[in-house]
This record gives sequence, structure tokens and C-alpha cells, in this order.
Amino acid sequence: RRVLSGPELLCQLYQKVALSTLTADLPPFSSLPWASQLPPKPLASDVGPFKSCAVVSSAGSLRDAGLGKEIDSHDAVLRFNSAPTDGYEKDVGSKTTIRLINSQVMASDDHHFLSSSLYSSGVLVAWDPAPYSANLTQWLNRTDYPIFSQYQRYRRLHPQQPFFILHPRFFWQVWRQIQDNMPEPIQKNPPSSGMLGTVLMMSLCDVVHVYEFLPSRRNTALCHYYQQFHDDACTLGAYHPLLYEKNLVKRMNQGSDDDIFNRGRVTLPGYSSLNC
Ligand code: NCC
Repeated sequence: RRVLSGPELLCQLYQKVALSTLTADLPPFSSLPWASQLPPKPLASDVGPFKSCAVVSSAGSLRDAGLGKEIDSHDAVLRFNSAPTDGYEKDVGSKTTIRLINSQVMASDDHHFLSSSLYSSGVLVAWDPAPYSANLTQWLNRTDYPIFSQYQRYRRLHPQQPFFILHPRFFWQVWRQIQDNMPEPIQKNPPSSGMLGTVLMMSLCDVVHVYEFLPSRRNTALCHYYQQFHDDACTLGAYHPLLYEKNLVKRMNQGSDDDIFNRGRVTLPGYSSLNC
């Protein structure tokens, strides 16, 4: 197998990975009593397009990064799970346009998903690790966490807030793209929210800056910038094929190594900027 160049990888990503979210008219959801709670249109026809976008990983190396102003200068900012901005504005900024959450966050009691103000502004996008090759009906009947019951509850409480659910096809396409460009078999678990959010923003924005996904000189065992918890697996991966994701992003990066080292910043062209 030939090792693809950065531009080739970007074109392959564009050709093989299409952002997809559940809509009210999609079987088997369309015949459920709560189908009308799902958005009528997919994410990309409702949100954006944006010129410049920032994807803010939750890495501990964002502590004391002082990147807040730079992050907020983007037209749209994507954050993950329960990552806060209150009290961390200097390092991570305060703008949140999209929040990408996994189904564990929606379901576990510690995150107070239904009542916390953390989730109630901006556009929400949720995902649940559906097994590889499972069809939508199998997934619907056996989700990893109760994403659909929580989704219905949340929609009743916040009917005006845009709230999308990722189609499993999207994240398995991302997984396939990672696997196809690695010399060894990788674990058949979905990519991390960080990788999914990066490709999501590449679908909506002309240019995407990803912060502290590829660790800078501030690299630390501190898991999250907002928690006193240390574990190298947060940066290197265990369940998610995180090292492979980072390898692929490094190869697609159009910014300098100095930007990674000093600012923890990767620059990726959005799909709209590619000439494939
Ligand atoms: O930790 P998490 O991700 O919320 O972080 C969001 C994304 O930032 C990138 N990251 C994070 C920490 C770090 N030191 N380096 C990084 O590069 C990753 O790309 C990560 O995806 C997830 O992917 O959804 C994850 O969620 C947590 C957890 O469910 C939520 O934080 C809610 O508590 C997972 N942790 C556990 O299941 C214990 C984590 O594995 C992945």
C-alpha cells in the first residue's frame, strides 16, 4: 500500500467521509412516536457554513495555554462533552457554537445533562457508539447508553435548541479512513469525539484550527484542563484509536510544526476549500 501525502489524504477524507445526522424522515426512526422531535433537516443544511472554525480539545495541556482570545476570534467554536469555559476563558475562550457530546455524558448522573446550563446554549450534537456494521434498528434497540430516551427528555425541556444526533455511518466512515491509512489493524471502536468534531467542522468551515489535539510543549498527564485527574491514556488512547487519529491529523496538517509545539495548533482546510 502506498503512503498518501497530506493533500491526498485530505481528498480521500472528502471523498469517503460525509457528515450525516438523523432526520425525522429517516427509517426506522420515522415510524416512532417521537420522530418529530428529530430535526427535519441534516446538520449541514441548518448550521454554517462558517469561514474560520476552532475545535477545542479538552486536553490538560490547555491549562495556562492563554489561547482564549485566539480561539474566540474564530467564526465558530466547537467544544466537547462537559468541557466548561467559565473560569477558563483566558486559556480556552468563552464562545461555544457547537457542543459535541457522547451518550455517556447524556446518561450519567454526574453530568446533570438535563439541568446543567453548560449544555443549554449553542447547537448540540450527540453520538452513541453503535457497533460496527449494526443496522439502525439493532442500534435503536441496544444503544451503548440511553441516548434516545435522554434525547426525548432534553428536547421536551429545550424545544428551541438545535440538537442533532450523528448517524453511525459518519463515524464508521471516519474509522475506515483511519484504518485504511495505517499499516496495522486498529481496534474496532469509534474514533474519539475529538476526531469526529474535527471532521464535522471540516464539513462546515473553510478553515479549521484544532487546539491541543496534537499535544504542544505543554503536554501533560493531566487528563482535562478542567479537572484534577491524571492519566496518560486521555492523550494516548485506550478505547478510542486516539494515537492513530492523531497520526492521521498530523499528516493532514497544513500548519507548521512550530504551531503545534508552541500553540498546540493544527490547521486543516475545510471541505469547501479543497480542490480534489
Ligand atoms: O475526555 P473527552 O473525550 O471528553 O475529551 C474530548 C476530546 O478531546 C481529546 N483529548 C482529550 C484529553 C486529552 N488529554 N487529550 C485529547 O486529545 C480527545 O480527542 C477527546 O475525544 C470522548 O471522546 O467522548 C471522550 O469522553 C470521555 C468522557 O466520556 C467524557 O469526558 C464525559 O466525562 C471519555 N472518558 C471516559 O469514558 C472515562 C474519553 O475516553 C473520551
